[in-house]
Amino acid sequence: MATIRSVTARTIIDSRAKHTLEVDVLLSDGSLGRASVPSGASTGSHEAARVDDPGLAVANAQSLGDSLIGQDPSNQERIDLALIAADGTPEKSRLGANVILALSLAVCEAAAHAEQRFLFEHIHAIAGLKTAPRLPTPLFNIINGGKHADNNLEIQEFMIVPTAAGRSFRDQLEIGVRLFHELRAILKTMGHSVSVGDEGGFAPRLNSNQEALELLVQAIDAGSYRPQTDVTLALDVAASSIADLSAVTYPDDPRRFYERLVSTYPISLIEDPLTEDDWQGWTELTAALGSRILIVGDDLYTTNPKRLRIGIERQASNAVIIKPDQVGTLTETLQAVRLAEEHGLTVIVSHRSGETESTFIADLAVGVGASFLKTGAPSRGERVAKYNQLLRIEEQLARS
Ligand code: 2PG
Ligand code: MG
Repeated sequence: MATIRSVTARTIIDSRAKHTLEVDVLLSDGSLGRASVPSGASTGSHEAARVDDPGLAVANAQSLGDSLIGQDPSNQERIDLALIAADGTPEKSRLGANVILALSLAVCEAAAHAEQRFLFEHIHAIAGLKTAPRLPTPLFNIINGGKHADNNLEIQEFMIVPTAAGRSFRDQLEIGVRLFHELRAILKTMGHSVSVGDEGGFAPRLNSNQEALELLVQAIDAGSYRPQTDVTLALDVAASSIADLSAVTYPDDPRRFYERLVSTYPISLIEDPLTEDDWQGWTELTAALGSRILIVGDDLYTTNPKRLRIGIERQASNAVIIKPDQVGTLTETLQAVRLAEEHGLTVIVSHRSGETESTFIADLAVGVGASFLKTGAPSRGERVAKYNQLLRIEEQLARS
C-alpha cells in the first residue's frame, strides 16, 4: 500500500471572499488527495472549535501533516485518532477542527485514488453502514433569509424538495432548475430584487416568512408541478440564530406555529425549528409533528455523536444534519451517521453557507446512502459543483 509522502497546506478563498484552508496529501505512488474547509454563518455553539487565523491554520496543518508522513492512508480511523490525540482537547481548540478536518478529508481522497476507487465507493467501504450507496434527494434552498441574506426574512432557508419516488437525480435536479427560473420570473414581475444570497437562492424583501412560502407554492404551480405530490417545501429556521423566536411565531407558541404552517403549506421537513439546547421543546415538537414531517437537528447535534446519542434517548428529532466541519474528522462524521442509521433517523448531508468548490460532500452523501443532500440553490458555482458531481456519480452507478 502507498504511504503518505508529503503534505502541503495553503489558504484559498471561499465563496464569501474569506480565507480558508486547503490541504494536499501526496502518496508514495503519486496519488493526490485535496480537501478544503467550508464555514458557517449560523454556527451552532456546540460545534468543534476552529483556528480562524489563516497563517496559524496553515502552520498547524503543515506541522500536523508532516507528522503523518510514512503512514498508511487507507486506515482512516487510525489517522483520525492520531489527529485527535495530537490536538488533545475535547473541542479540537488547540490545533483547530478546520485544520484536522482538512487533513482527514485529504487523506481519505488520496486513499481512494491509491485504491483506484471512486471517492463515494471508498467512503462506503470504510463507513461500516448497512445502507448501500445511493443518490440523495436534493434540498434546494431557493429563498435565502436569516444570516445568509441582507433582507428581512427571519427564517434562514426556504427550500423545495422534489419527490424522489420514480425520479432519477437528474430529473430531480431539473425540477430545481425549472422552479428556480419560475420563482425568478415571479419575483421580477412583482418588482423584487432577483439578486442571490450566500447559498444561491433569491433574497427578496418580503412582508413575511409566510409570503416566501406562498411564492414557493406559486412557483410550483407555474412550473405545472403538483404541490405535495411532485414537490414539497422545507425550512431551515436556524432558530438559534434568531434574536427572538417568539416574535417569529407570534401570536402562537412555536409548537402551534409549526402545526399551523404544516397544515397550511405542503411542508415535509423543518430543520432547527427550536433553539439548540431546548431538548424538552424538541421532544414535544417531534411527538406532535414527527409522524407527518421530518424534524431535523442541525445546531442541536452539530454532527457530534455524543449529542446525537442524547437526542436519540430523548426522541428529540427524527432526522439529523451531517456536516463534517462541525465535528472535525471523517471518522467522527461516519460514527454519527452509523448512530443515525442504527436508530432509524433520516440522514441529511449538508454544505455550509461559506463554501469552496470542493465536491467532497456529494460523494459523502452517496457513500453513506444519505436520504438528502442540502447544498443550496442550483445557482452559484460552489453550490452547482456539488449537484454536477452527483450527475457524474449517477452515471458511474448506472454503469456498475
Ligand atoms: C445551516 C447551514 C447551511 P451555516 O444552518 O444548515 O445551510 O448554514 O453554514 O451558515 O451554518
Ligand atoms: Mg441548519
